[in-house]
Amino acid sequence: MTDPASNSTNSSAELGKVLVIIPTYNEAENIERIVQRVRTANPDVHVLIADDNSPDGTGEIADRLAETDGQVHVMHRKGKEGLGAAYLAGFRWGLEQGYDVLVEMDADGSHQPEQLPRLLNALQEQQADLVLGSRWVKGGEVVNWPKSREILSRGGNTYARIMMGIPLRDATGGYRAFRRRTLEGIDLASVQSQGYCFQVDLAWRAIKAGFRVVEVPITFVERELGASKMSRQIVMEALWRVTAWGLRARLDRLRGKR
Ligand SMILES: Nc1nc2c(ncn2[C@@H]2O[C@H](COP(=O)(O)OP(=O)(O)O)[C@@H](O)[C@H]2O)c(=O)[nH]1
Ligand SMILES: [Mg+2]
Repeated sequence: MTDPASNSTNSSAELGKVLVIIPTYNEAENIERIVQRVRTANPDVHVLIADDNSPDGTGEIADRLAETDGQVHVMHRKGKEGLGAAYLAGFRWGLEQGYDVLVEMDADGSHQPEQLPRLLNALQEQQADLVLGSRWVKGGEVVNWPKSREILSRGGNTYARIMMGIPLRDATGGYRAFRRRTLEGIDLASVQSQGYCFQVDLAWRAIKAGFRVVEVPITFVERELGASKMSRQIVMEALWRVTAWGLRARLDRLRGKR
């Protein structure tokens, strides 16, 4: 990893330096295209690929991209430890390097780099601390999803909203922009969740810490290449953690702790 954030200039002066973190596991068919799209649509931003030693050679492709572009960085991790762990490591690196805004984005093209300005504008114009790209607010949509995935996502979000009392339509989505102060204010060291509930966890922590969380509509496009890493285990983790968090919050309220 070369060329730290201090080398870059950024035209969106008020926001400061932006780092897009892309976690990868077996995304050899997608990684080059997504990085290209991010850099073309948002020339000022830097990219960090956080690869979990993908057996399909994603890490080597990432190294090649970083060699030819000083705004692309690569973090090689030991092995597959889940999306949450990869993001936590990416956030830590980005904060150390002095980035002001840290963005989460999937490698598979589901989160369109061309819509990143929407998220960044909302940080500024709506004075947000965390912006969520949302499939389930007015104007948001999903392209090419089987009905079963839509039901799972809508159902999961409704459950989280009711169980945890969070006023968000899409708390499980993974296209997000954090201001550095938000990540610094939510005790990342104690985060243990890994799959979809990692996203719920971080949004909930931000809300509880008093940060302003705003949703903007996105068009989520299901991947055409490579395979989803979604699993029964990821869904079960989300279900039990959301249930446990919701029950704990209720108990705390009953005991008058808040
Ligand atoms: N580093 C890392 N990335 C992961 C892991 N699991 C998933 N990802 C990445 O996280 C993003 C979203 O995963 P994906 O399989 O598309 O999930 P889906 O969109 O819910 O079907 C993709 O960029 C994946 O490569 C993991 O264990 N480690
Ligand atoms: Mg995907």
